[in-house]
Amino acid sequence: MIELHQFAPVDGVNLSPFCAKVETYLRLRRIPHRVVVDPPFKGPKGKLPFIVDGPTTIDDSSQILAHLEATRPDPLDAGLDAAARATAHLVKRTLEESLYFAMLFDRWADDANWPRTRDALFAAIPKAVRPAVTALIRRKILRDLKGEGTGKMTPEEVAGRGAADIAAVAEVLGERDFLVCDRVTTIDVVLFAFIDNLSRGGFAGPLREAATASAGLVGHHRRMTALLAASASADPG
Ligand SMILES: N[C@@H](CCC(=O)N[C@@H](CS)C(=O)NCC(=O)O)C(=O)O
Repeated sequence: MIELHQFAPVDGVNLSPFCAKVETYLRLRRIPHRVVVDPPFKGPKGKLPFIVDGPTTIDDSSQILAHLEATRPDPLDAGLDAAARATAHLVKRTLEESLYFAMLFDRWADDANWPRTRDALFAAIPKAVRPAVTALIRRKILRDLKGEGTGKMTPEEVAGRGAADIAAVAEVLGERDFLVCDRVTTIDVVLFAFIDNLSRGGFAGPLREAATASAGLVGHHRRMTALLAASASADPG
């Protein structure tokens, strides 16, 4: 059975979009797995998620999905043409390499959101020492954000860029049920992971507003939620 190493859920939501992406894929495809809650430093590159599939350990959510697509029958992306694959690639980059940093900024740099981030992600650390311990982790994340560039922007600039990413993805989706063809593919799993995080993650602000104001994205989230429920209740035989 596959082991998925990731963060513990918070109020039923997987607050890491990368972990949520892998967990959603496994649940949707009904691939037997068990979750192992671990801190990021346990991962091969100091990040979560990673999986252990028999003798193989794989990190990076995209590498993990590529491995599962290659090793399990009926891959979701089978038969996609080059244009669909290119669109999926661009949407994924927008979500994972741009919107992700706006979400990180929202949760770790915004003083109003920081207590929720701290208490949600680090509930296992005793309350008396939690502020001191988590202050060090926060400092590292804020340094990373500065190095990446987002951490040097104003909150308004970051929110504007994040909302623009969300609007662009909503435009690509348009009125279709799924992003690049008439059935669910891996890019729908990625989109679901981000929209689920934004809409149910408990962080108020412009990013959540942008994600929940788009009828197309809300409909996509609803369809994916229904598919996951159907997968969960499907007869294992
Ligand atoms: N490209 C990686 C990104 C993974 C990633 O950034 N994970 C974050 C959690 S959302 C993490 O573990 N951060 C810990 C750190 O940077 O110290 C993937 O797709 O899995």
